[in-house]
Amino acid sequence: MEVKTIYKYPDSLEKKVTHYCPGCHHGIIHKLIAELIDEMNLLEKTIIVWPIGCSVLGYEYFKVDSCVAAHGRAPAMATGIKRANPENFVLSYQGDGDLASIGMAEIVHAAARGEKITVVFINNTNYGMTGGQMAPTTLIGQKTTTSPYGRDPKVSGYPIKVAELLSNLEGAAYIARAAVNKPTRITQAKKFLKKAFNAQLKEIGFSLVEFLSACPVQWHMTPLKALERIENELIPYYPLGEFKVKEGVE
Ligand SMILES: Cc1ncc(C[n+]2csc(CCOP(=O)(O)OP(=O)(O)O)c2C)c(N)n1
Repeated sequence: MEVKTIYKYPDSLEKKVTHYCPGCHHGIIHKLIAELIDEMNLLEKTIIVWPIGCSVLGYEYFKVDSCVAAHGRAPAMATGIKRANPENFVLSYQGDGDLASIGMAEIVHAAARGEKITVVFINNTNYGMTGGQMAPTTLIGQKTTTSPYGRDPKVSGYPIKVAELLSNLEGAAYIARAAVNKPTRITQAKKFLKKAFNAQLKEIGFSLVEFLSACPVQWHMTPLKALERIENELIPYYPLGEFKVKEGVE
């Protein structure tokens, strides 16, 4: 009988139990990144810049060189690394408080400059690590520890659509939004991520994939309800798809 390998643990990932909460999507997203690092033969040249937030300990799980940047400054650190070592493949991995609040200037200017880095942006609609405060991505009406009656746009403004915003910038080569709440979406997310990697490898420009990601603990939901919330509440406001694909990215 012929035995076919249908799943192999990625070589670029350490075999460790992660510190993430049950039902959190960081694990799935880490696996997609690791699979592509393996498949695209990037293990020796990848450097990942980790943020401040739940994924600050991401360096525990990948067998690649890593740095941790001060809150929001990952695109600036990634820019420096990439410019000094253009042969490296440089990723930054950031949450929504990190990227869209504290580090908004850094991400906008890195995209505008067309830095040849790839950003994995985790939109879980709150500040997960510090207790579930409102983020720029928190939906209207969403209850958080700092919006206990639900986000009110008269007080806190409207949720920011990062993928749409950045896709307007000339330096952006590839911008997409994905989710991993269903197997088909995981397959789509990997395709988007591969194109984002290619935008950097082909030296076309800045690339970013936004992931709508579950935070069951801070959303006060079971992991299964959190998957439904992504489908029924997040995707209608944050549509999935590709927002910018410069010529040559594939
Ligand atoms: C300059 C600075 N401000 C605030 C903090 C505190 N802090 C640590 S993690 C965090 C929230 C991160 O939230 P997010 O980026 O959404 O990531 P998540 O934890 O949800 O993955 C904050 C505010 C800090 N460490 N440094």
